[in-house]
Parts: sequence; structure tokens; C-alpha cells
Amino acid sequence: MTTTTAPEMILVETHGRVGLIRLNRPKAMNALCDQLMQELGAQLDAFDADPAIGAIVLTGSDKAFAAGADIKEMHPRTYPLEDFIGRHWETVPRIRKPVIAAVAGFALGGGCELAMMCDIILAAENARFGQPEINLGVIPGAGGTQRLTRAVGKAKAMDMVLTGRMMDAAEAERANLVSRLFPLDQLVPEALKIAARIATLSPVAVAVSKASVNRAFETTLAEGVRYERAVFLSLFGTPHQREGMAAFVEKRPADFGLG
Ligand code: CO8
Repeated sequence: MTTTTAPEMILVETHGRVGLIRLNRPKAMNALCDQLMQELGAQLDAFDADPAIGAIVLTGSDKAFAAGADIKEMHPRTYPLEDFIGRHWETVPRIRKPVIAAVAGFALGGGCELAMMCDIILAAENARFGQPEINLGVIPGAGGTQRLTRAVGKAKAMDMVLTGRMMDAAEAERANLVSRLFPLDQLVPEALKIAARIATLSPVAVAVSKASVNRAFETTLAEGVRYERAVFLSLFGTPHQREGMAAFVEKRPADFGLG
């Protein structure tokens, strides 16, 4: 027998074919403790396995997406560490369905890293991003030095990581960390609309689009283009390619059989 406990630190909703996860530890600014990361990972896996879900939105509160890994939980740890690093942290990049981060308020440290693991970052005008770990005598540990550098370039990444300063939403959009900005009250509704649009499309094409763009961060241009070409050709073996192209030719909306 398996016993499952209801999550306590996340709120879960479904909106049609979109799964919405809200980080919900308001007293701790959504600090990412082990329990929260475990609950988040389990829910992401559950949405990924559910054919009724086509895309996922991950958000926090109006004040904080997440203010980082839980410093109170981390501070007594010594080296060598138990394996807490990465135990539940790599779920977003691992799952096949796209995850949209809808960031309002603080996205700091592990919170900024979690947002950067997502496939699209949307931000409210009050969003603030930062990698302040240097203030704690450590460095980012969930990809901050790598994903921030790839997103905003070396000069700005060094500036953020070495000084621990925060970037406001406008600077984050200018620096290409964020794809679109919205007024705070529009953030989650707009994220749900974008996710709903993605969720109407071919799930196979969506999953391989995510994988293919992510490949750009992991390989050379020539290898990446070869990978993309092989995946592109393989889609001609799917009914969705036939339906998508037939619908265009017949001037009608495509029906990918998603109900
Ligand atoms: N961890 C634990 N508790 C936190 C955290 C945190 N990261 N952030 C805020 N809190 C708690 C505060 O302690 C406070 O609790 P209490 O009321 O019990 O004292 C409550 O949330 C509210 O916070 P503040 O009173 O500080 O609220 P302010 O509005 O004054 O400030 C800030 C908000 C600016 C967000 C401030 O709380 C802050 O600077 N927080 C810490 C930010 C930070 O340093 N983040 C980086 C953490 S280290 C990290 O993320 C490493 C990631 C490595 C991941 C590796 C795993 C694979």
C-alpha cells in the first residue's frame, strides 16, 4: 500500500489543460526547504505524467516567487554534506512538458535559479531577481552561475553574482532574463493564457521544442542543428504533422485530438 500525504507548501489547481502550482510558504517568503522542493517535484512529475495536462505554470505570491533556498534549514550543515544538493531540484528541466515561471516579488538565490530552470519567465512589474549568496559566504548552487550567465551574458552575471545586487523587472526584461512583463494583477491570468495556448498544440511537437531549445545550451551549434533536423524529420512520422499541415491547406483549425 502506498500512502500519499496532501501537500502543505504548494497549492495546486488545474485550468483546462493547464496545471498551476503556487508555492505557498508565505511566512518564509516561499523559502525553498526540502519539504517544499519534494512536494513541488512530486507535483511536477504528476502533471508531466497526466495526458490531460499540456503545460504548467509555476508561481509564488505577490511578494515572493521564492526568496531562495531555506537558509535556516541550510545553516547548520557542514561539509561533507548529506546529499541535499539537487535531490529535488532538477525536476523542472527533466520533465517533458513546458513550465512557465510567473514571477512576482522576490526571486532570489535558489528562487532565481528555479525560475531560470523554467522554460519561459514572465514577470510582474514588482519582480526582483538576484543571486545574493555571496552575502552568505557561499555561491549559487542550483545553476545560478551557469544559467544566469547564459541568459544575460558574463558582465551582468558577474555583477549580480559578485555584488549580490538585485535586478528589477525592467532591467531583467532588457537583459533577456524575462520574456514579457505584466502588471501584477495580470501576471497569473496572462501566464495561464499563454500556457493554455501551448496546451492546444501537438504535445509531441511541444515536448521536442522544449528539448531542442534546451539542447542549444548543452552542445555545439553543428550538433544542435543536427539534433534539430533529426527531430524535425521524425515529426513526419506523427499524426499531428499530417493534421497540422492538412488543416493549413484546408483553411481550418487543426484538431490535435486533445478534446
Ligand atoms: N530562507 C529562510 N527564511 C527566509 C528566507 C530564506 N531564503 N528569506 C526570507 N526568509 C524569512 C525571514 O527569515 C523572515 O522570517 P521571520 O519572520 O521568521 O524572521 C520572513 O521570511 C520574512 O523575511 P524578512 O523579514 O527578511 O522580509 P523583508 O521584506 O524584510 O526582506 C528579503 C525580504 C529581501 C527577501 C529577505 O528576506 C532576504 O534577503 N532573504 C534572503 C535572500 C537570500 O539570501 N537568498 C539566497 C538564499 S541561499 C540560496 O538560495 C542557495 C541556493 C542553493 C540551492 C542548492 C540546492 C540544489
